[in-house]
Amino acid sequence: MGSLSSRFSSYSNSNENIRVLMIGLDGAGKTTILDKIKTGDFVSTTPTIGWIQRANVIHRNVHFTVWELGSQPAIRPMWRLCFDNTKALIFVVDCNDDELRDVPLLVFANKSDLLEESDTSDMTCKLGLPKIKNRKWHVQSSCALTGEGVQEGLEWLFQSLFVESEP
Ligand SMILES: Nc1nc2c(ncn2[C@@H]2O[C@H](COP(=O)(O)OP(=O)(O)OP(=O)(O)O)[C@@H](O)[C@H]2O)c(=O)[nH]1
Ligand SMILES: [Mg+2]
Repeated sequence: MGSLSSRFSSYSNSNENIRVLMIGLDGAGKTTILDKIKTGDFVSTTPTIGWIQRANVIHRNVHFTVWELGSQPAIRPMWRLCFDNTKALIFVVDCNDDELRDVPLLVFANKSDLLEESDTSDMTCKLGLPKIKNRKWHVQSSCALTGEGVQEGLEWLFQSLFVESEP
């Protein structure tokens, strides 16, 4: 594996496209971001009915192709068809979604059985969770195959919904 700078220059000197997938709930703003990438302008959007659309952008001399994957439940099984050769994932969240604004957030760090040690602090920081101040959040290491951590996660939800919010 080369150094960061040699990897960067090999990308920026080649015509290779970096394939990026963009997902998120309905109406989160994916197409708006895609249009901004494509044209630099705000374009009025309608819900994406097709299952995929694309924008090409050159950023710092590297060619990116960003694909918005349709968010409708019927389409989600097809996402897997796009995974091949994908280098990055963008997850768009509507941070003004009033209905979900204050609800606690439980992240299952699942498949922990495949890791040598299940320290979640690195992942917690990478997800930017410590910056979330307006809701309770918790990362629960889990292995859904054995059920390890699943009850603990539910217990955290229970505590944050019913116990900690008591006057
Ligand atoms: N205020 C505000 N509105 C936004 C922003 N981004 C998108 N919107 C609006 O949110 C609505 C939905 O945006 P889209 O980009 O169509 O959302 P989407 O995630 O592609 O939706 P689906 O394709 O249906 O999954 C549109 O009315 C946008 O104008 C933003 O940053 N701020
Ligand atoms: Mg869309």
